[in-house]
Formats: sequence, structure tokens, C-alpha cells
Amino acid sequence: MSRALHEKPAMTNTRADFYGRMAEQHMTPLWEVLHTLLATEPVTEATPHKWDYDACRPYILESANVISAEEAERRVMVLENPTLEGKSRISEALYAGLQLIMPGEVAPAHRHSPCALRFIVEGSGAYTALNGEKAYMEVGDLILTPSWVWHDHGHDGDVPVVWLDGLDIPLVRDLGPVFAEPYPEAEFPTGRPTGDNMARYGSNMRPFGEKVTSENSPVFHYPYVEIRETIDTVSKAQDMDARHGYKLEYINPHTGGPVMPTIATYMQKLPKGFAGDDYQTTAAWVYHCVEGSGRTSIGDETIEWKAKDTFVVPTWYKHRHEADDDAFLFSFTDQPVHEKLGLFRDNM
Ligand code: 1HN
Repeated sequence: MSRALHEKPAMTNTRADFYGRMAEQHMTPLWEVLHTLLATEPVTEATPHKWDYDACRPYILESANVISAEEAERRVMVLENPTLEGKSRISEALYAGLQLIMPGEVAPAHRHSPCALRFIVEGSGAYTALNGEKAYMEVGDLILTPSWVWHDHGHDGDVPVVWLDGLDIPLVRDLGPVFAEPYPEAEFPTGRPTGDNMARYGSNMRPFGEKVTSENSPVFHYPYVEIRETIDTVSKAQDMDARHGYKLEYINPHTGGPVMPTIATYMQKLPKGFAGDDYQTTAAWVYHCVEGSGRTSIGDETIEWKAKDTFVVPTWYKHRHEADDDAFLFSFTDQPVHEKLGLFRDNM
């Protein structure tokens, strides 16, 4: 259990008077607040929570009657952590939301310094275009829009499309360097043909002589059909992890590391009857169930989940998964930031 490193000293008249006078110089005594700053273990203001898709879905669909994607810029229902209300965050450093696009709609091109991912929850026929190249969405696909890349969304199909957005925007805001820019024209010019990016970077090859200039994956679309087959094949060998089942990371082929500098993404298969051991890390985890059902014990509570539900495990909460039938969980986490800063710890 976490406890404060230091006990708050008693208040006296002399102290109160002194603190009051020093405040005029915008100074304040550390020993009055040290107990809130340092604890023996991480303390998070975030709470474990699940967004039940069946309960959320009617509101997501209703939003189409309230505002167009174009007027909203992005028509998103932000998934706000219950103890971080008003802060547009699902954990201290991560943002998540459920975005809706209706047939024929467009969400205009823009770019920003925070990086984003989208994981498709329902529907098909919509696309995200990166620098004008369209990636068409199917349920379970992962599409990346790294920092400062032009992106817009559109929909050539005939059913509503919903996806889970994940961004590092709370982290970037806390650090300061948020920049964003709308594309100055009404339409972004057509880019390379669909599939070009996959051929160029997603086929275990890459263009000759190309220099690596960032920690963003050059691949921007990771289709579920491929991920599903990969993880199924891997799960035929008997080398399951006691905590994670069969868990694979989506990688940046240039580095072998996470897909973006601040966010790592994973898919795991928990076989029917799986009952995992506790996992505890300094990173926050957002999980989204793609198939199957089960439950995750997070600290003292247990969250039941099924396909299309999303739940968050904040920093340092012990959590363990159980699966009722073969379950597939997508997750994203701020773990790469913790690792880069030398702050990452887990109980592995
Ligand atoms: C954004 O640009 C998108 O491009 C989604 O779809 C969610 C949340 C905060 C800031 C920018 C998108 C966002 C966002």
C-alpha cells in the first residue's frame, strides 16, 4: 500500500503567519505539501472503469442527429475517467474517445503534434486518409495518425462507423508543446493509392536508401485479418504467458519498437478458461475487447467485459484477466514514455 513519505507538520500561529507573508512573493512551504507529492508507491487520481458498448452505443448514434462530423470537426464522445472529470482524459496521460462517422460525411483534414490511433469498433466503408492516402476501415483494424501528419476521415459506405480514438494529448498538454493546424483548402489533395503504404512498409521490405527520421511507424494500417491470423498461429504453440496469454506488440518495422514514441499497442488472445496472474506496471492501460468475454480484476474490483467494451487500468493497479471463451483484447499504453524516461517498473 502506498503511504506518504512525510507527515504534514502541525500548524501553529507563527507558521500560519509566516506562510501568509511569504505567499506575497509567490512562495509556499514544501513541507506543507510534500505528503501529496511523494509517496512510497505511485498514487493515481484515475479510477479503473469500463465503458459498456451496449450502454454507450445509443448516445453515439444519437450524436448524428445533434451535430454533423464536419461541424464538430471530430464527432467524438470522450471517455472521461470518472475521477478526472472535465479533463478529457481516460488516464493521467492518455485520452480516449468513441468517434462516429455516417455515410457520406467528412471530417476535415488537420494535423497536430499529439499522436493518435484509431481502433475500429463497428461498421465498414469509412476511411482515414493520411497525406491523402485512404486506409479503409474494418472492425478490429488499427490505424495510426502520428504527430504532425495530415489526416481526414470520410465514408463511402452505407452503415455508421464507430472507432475508438487513443491519443497522448493529456501528456503533450501537460508538457506544453500542443500545436495544431487545419488544412487551408476545403479538400486535401488525393495522395498515393490505397495499399501503397502497406506495400512500401508493411511487407517486411522498405524502399531502398530511405532514412529513418522519426520514431513513428511508417506503416499506418494494421488490418485485423492479419493480426488475428498471426495471433491464432502463435497460440497453437504451448508457450502462453501466465499473465498475458498470447500477447503480441504491433511494431514499428524501422525500430522493432512501439508504433509511436509515446504509445505502444498490443493484441492478446486469452484462451477459453484462461485465469491469469496479477500484472502491475507504472504505465496506464486502455483495453478494448474485440471478441469473446471475460473479466479483469483491477485492485479490489472486477470488471466484466465482452466484445466492443473498453476499460482502463490506471497506473500501478494490479490486474489479472479471465476469459470465458477465446477472447481477443486490444490495448494501448503510455509505457514507452515511462521506459524512455527511465521510470518504467512492473512486477514481471
Ligand atoms: C483528433 O484529431 C481526432 O483526427 C480524434 O480523428 C480525436 C481528440 C483530441 C484532439 C484531436 C481525429 C481527437 C483529435
